[in-house]
Amino acid sequence: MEEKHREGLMEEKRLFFPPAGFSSNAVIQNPEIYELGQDRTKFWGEQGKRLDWFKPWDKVLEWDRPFAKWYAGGKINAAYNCLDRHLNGARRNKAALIFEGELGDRRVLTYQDLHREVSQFANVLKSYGVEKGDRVTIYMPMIPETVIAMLACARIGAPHIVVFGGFSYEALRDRVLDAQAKVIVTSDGSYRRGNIIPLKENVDQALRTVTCVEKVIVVQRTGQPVEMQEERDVWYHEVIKNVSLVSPAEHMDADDMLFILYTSGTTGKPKGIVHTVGGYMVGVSTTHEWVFDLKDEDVYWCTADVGWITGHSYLVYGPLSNGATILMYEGAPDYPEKDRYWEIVEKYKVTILYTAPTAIRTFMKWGESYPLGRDLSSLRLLGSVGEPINPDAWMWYHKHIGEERCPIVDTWWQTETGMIMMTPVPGITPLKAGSCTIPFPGVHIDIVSPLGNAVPKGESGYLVVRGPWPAMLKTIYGDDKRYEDTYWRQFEGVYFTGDEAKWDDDGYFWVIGRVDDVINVSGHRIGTAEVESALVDHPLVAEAACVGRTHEVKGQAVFAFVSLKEGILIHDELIAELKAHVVLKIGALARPDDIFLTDELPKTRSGKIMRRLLKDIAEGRAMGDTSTLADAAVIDFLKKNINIEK
Ligand code: 6R9
Repeated sequence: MEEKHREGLMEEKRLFFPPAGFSSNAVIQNPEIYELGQDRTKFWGEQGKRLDWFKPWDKVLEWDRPFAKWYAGGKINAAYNCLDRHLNGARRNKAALIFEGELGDRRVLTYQDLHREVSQFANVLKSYGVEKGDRVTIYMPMIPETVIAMLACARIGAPHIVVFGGFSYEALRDRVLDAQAKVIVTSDGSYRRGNIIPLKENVDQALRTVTCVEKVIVVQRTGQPVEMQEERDVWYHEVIKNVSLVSPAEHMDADDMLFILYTSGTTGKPKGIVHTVGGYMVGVSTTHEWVFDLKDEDVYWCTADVGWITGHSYLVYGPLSNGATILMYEGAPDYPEKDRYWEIVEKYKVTILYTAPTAIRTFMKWGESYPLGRDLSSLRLLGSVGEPINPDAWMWYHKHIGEERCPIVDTWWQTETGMIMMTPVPGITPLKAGSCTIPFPGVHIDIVSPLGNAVPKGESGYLVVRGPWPAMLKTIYGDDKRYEDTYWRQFEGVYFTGDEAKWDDDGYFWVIGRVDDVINVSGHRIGTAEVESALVDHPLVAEAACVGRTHEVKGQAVFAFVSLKEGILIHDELIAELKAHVVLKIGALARPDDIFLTDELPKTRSGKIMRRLLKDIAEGRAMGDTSTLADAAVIDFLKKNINIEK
């Protein structure tokens, strides 16, 4: 196992108890729920009742390892649970979605409004022949129509594939092809720090060689001119006119697909993670209410983009199923000024804020004057997700944003888990700065040795989940075998997370990070193999190897070693050109911070690149075992020539 760069973490012994008044008003006040969670099926059977079912389930869980059917026999619809069931009482006129645009424009949709728009758009999709089971790609900015499109798909049973708007057209094309999408919903462009990202143009490029897509529906957001292809492309605002407001919600099997979301793994091909309706909805609804201590009057803001799982589970499905008021912000945290987040908190009196450690570290760097200049007294609970939060950042968040009044819920989970798996339940679980504390009730997590044996408290090992949980992925789209091999075969009979973690003497978990070939850049998962194949796609590159290197703000940054083809002359712009090539192939999020040119990469005698050694070099630390190297001179060269500034 790798050297632990977070050694010393567990020295963090301070416990933070919920502030006076918090626990006595909390949704969950009784620690007994942890015991109730021991009986998995009973516990989740109880929680299943929080949703509206067209037909009750016959069995809470059918477990044919590693394939689970949660709420088998039940019939349900996710959009119905997010909308229709809130329309009978006082909630129908409650704000469901408050939208703040980057330019300061604002829209508020009540539950009734959202229901109407979703129903209409569902009918638009149907009119283009989208039927239950057909896939729809959503490539959009953070605007209300994105949520409307997702829920419209859910309403008619068409699985959506949201592709983050920062992905390049090539990454978009790969996902459209893998899912064989029939329709794409996009917008003309997307605002980012006052610039416009040409989403529609990217779609056009992506579709040049694609035949499965029959319709492209374009939302007008920025108003810049775009090319509309006759027959294929239509404007959202035109096709939605005069469409019927009545759209019955499809009665879905609990086990039917709700969406596919692509994420990076150890190979170059992103995995289409499949989530199903019933279990996913119960999982995100329960965790959202308990972890965020949700009350009817809260203004809940999750800053994640809908292109990531956090946006799916805790911007859309969890909160809307609970009838919450969600805030959705389109733009960057430093536009027009570095206090934009705090301006928004002040303006809308946000009570719950859920964001990522990389954002918190950025705010730390900018300094506390920005939050100090705004009234943050409405906040009562803070959340963190995406990567380990270092105790310093945790303390800063606690002090300067939470004003020492707000509990922090550090939530560990994954695209694959669908729902939060480790977290404090804020009214009952004491906090430690930098620890995601303990598993959520009804979730069974362990740390095991390389041989799969449970490790005692105080030690580290591989993080695994024992047995099924409701929001677990069903499979990898079109590849059951890869699902089984990736997650359930590494350690027999348990789900392997890809993470390494420690427990302390109190049984608190401290996640160290990924142990596979995944780099976590600003909370976004990037596969080393994806970046490597983008680099070798460049005509001058012979070979490439990428590793993650610790980065003060981003958590990790991509560090690439590249060897060029024979006889290539190195010129000044080459590094910039290679970086631009990665942006073209994947998107700006995968751009390597550093590219180092070398004649040779360190390899074993059997020809495998020794990434472990490259990582040691990138991190500037003592090198591990080099005895299996084919040519030791390579390492001497790299050590001598690489000058790393942190
Ligand atoms: C929700 C999400 C999953 C990976 C996961 C782990 C890291 C997420 C974390 C955390 C420590 C936390 N991770 N939350 N590490 N503490 N609170 O981020 O999903 O994009 O699939 O990433 O992120 O390494 O394995 P996803």
